[in-house]
Amino acid sequence: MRKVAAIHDLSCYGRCSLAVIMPVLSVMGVQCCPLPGTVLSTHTGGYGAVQRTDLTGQVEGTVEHWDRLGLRFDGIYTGYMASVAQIHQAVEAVQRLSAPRAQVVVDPVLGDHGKLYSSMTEEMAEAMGQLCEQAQVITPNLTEAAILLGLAPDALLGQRGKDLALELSAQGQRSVVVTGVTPEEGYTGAVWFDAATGASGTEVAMRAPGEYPGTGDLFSAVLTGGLMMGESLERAVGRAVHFISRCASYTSALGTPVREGVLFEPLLPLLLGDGLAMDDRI
Ligand code: PXL
Repeated sequence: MRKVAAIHDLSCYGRCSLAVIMPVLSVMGVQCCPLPGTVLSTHTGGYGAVQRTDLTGQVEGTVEHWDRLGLRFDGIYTGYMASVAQIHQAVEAVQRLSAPRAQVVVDPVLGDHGKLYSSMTEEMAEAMGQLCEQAQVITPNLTEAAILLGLAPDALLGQRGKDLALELSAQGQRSVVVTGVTPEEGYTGAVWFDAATGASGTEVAMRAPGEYPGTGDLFSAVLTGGLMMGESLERAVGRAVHFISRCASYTSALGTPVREGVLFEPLLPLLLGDGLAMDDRI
């Protein structure tokens, strides 16, 4: 059985980070071993003052213990980080815990909608760039792509994204999936570059109204699950784009509060095997 170490936060309400990553990987048949760097009462996108506990020491101790046990992971998946120290620990985790030919998926969680998240600093953005150097696959949104390229966070908003994935690939050395692009009116999707084959492309699906938090985490989790199950990057990106689109349209039809994220739970069976049939994907 494939196993993934997921270094992210645990936001206990609002459907993002480990609270969505763990069920997604489980339903895809992948063992998810969580390494929470912070526990928060909610995510930081709309619930006011958040109760949070920084677990930086816990991450360091866990990496140390897992290494001593000889645990090695087929995938290391990193997301939201609370500090520069935690980003350095994620680099350490990649170096100490990767199995041979492990896939390292770095979601450089820094911001969205043209702005850095409130808890992110310039130093963290720089350190995140260093973490991306360890990755086989990175999954920035347009805001994060701009930051990684040294541009203003809102510089790429509204772009179709073509060529961006290649630009972020470190001269073709790593695969890139840029999320949240709008190649055509009424659609949303991702542009991708596959470092293993040199291929690139765009995957789109219908855009549902609403900018739900946590969809980037859900996307990267589905992508990681697909890669762990041996799918090509193209197939895994397609699966993730169409799953998020289905979750968003289902949620917007039900009209639940946007800050609660997408109601992915009833749709998890779509991720079983080839459950997301081509006919369902449009
Ligand atoms: O979904 C990204 C994310 C992850 N973790 C925390 C967040 C956010 C986005 O707001 O607040 C704590």
